[in-house]
Amino acid sequence: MKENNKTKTHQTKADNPRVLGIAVQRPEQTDSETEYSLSELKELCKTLGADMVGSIVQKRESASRQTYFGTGKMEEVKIAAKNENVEFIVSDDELTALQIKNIESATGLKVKDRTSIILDIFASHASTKEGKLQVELAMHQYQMPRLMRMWTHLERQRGGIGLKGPGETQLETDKRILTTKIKKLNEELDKIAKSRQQQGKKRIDRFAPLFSLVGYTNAGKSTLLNAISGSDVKMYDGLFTTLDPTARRIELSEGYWCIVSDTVGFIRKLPHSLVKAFHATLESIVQSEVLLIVCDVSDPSFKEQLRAVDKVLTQIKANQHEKIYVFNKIDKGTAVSKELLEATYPGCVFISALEKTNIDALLGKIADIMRRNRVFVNIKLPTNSPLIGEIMSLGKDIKQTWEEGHVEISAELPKNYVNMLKCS
Ligand SMILES: Nc1nc2c(ncn2[C@@H]2O[C@H](COP(=O)(O)OP(=O)(O)OP(=O)(O)O)[C@@H](O)[C@H]2O)c(=O)[nH]1
Ligand SMILES: [Mg+2]
Repeated sequence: MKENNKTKTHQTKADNPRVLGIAVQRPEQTDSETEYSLSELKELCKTLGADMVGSIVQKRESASRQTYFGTGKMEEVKIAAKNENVEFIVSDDELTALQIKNIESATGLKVKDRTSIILDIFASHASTKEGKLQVELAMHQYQMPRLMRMWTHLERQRGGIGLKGPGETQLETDKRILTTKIKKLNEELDKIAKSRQQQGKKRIDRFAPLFSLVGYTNAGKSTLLNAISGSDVKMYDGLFTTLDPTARRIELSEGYWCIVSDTVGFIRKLPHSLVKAFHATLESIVQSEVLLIVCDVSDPSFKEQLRAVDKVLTQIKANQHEKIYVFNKIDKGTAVSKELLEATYPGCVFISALEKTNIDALLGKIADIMRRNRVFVNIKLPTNSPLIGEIMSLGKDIKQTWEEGHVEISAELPKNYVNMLKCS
């Protein structure tokens, strides 16, 4: 059995459940990619309070549809699990109901997969009503195709010709119950999203400059938001600490300000059901003017993490947004040279959110973008125009001359707001 790299560095509490990781290594995967993925699975388990005490890898063309590993290798898993006294097996890939059932009967142990671990973490971290409903929805969607597993013990008691066995009938009942629950959750979430849209209907909210912190889980997004806003967003050395988006108004130099929003962290193999369920929460990313891609550049696997982030951004159709690459944790060094990073990611910034190093450079870049996306206008409005209040909130360097019945205002304003004014 192969001990996972980081095993020794983690505290193992005697009463934590012990688990054994299993992973199929496909031909296109390198040894180090597999190792990295397993060390991440170990972190995921740790976040849930379980100790992944070891792992077994099988190199195969693809996972067995029946048993994930081949049957011979499953025997090895069974022996290792017994020797290591583990309570359950955890697979690095999402498993089908059939695979779970077969591994459970081959080993006599409970089986979980990466997706269900991520769902459990989300469930324990969700704090707002919307977050909780989103997780519940994702869990039901995950359960749906896996219902069959629970009723296979009734499978053999088939009914007569044309009649359904008790297993099938029960399965249909459960599917109906779950479908109804999913529908209700979707409706509730729609309602919350709609009322949020209505609250945010004030036009100035639409035109306020929004920057979203986006990145792999544990990259340091919340630490960075704290560093630039002096606020107290929860940060923690674990995965998926932030589920509910927090936004802060940030004052920049020269009188500029913007909204910076913290977002849920991404991860490789982020369950599709979660991305779907969290769609409303991820909307703030789509609506952003610019994405601040926060990346732990001290981590040797940072490129893979950036790829995973890009994949989710593509899924939510936000990959064409303007981006600033924010390479964080430079107090721990950089995995490749800064020169190379600068050449590959032009305009990137190197910071340490924890030590507040180079934060001014980042804020300077944000201010540059703001400056670029603003225009100077002169506008004459009736004194009772509702636009005056909007211009006062969104504008900079405002000068106003009040005269009988009208006011002349000159100000620097967001380009998209000015375009809207021209059209209206
Ligand atoms: N050494 C070092 N550690 C950092 C830095 N920034 C953040 N961290 C640490 O990294 C861990 C994760 O930080 P968070 O800010 O919670 O990360 P996050 O990206 O918000 O994570 P999720 O919300 O889980 O997606 C914490 O233990 C931080 O103290 C940094 O610049 N240097
Ligand atoms: Mg966070």
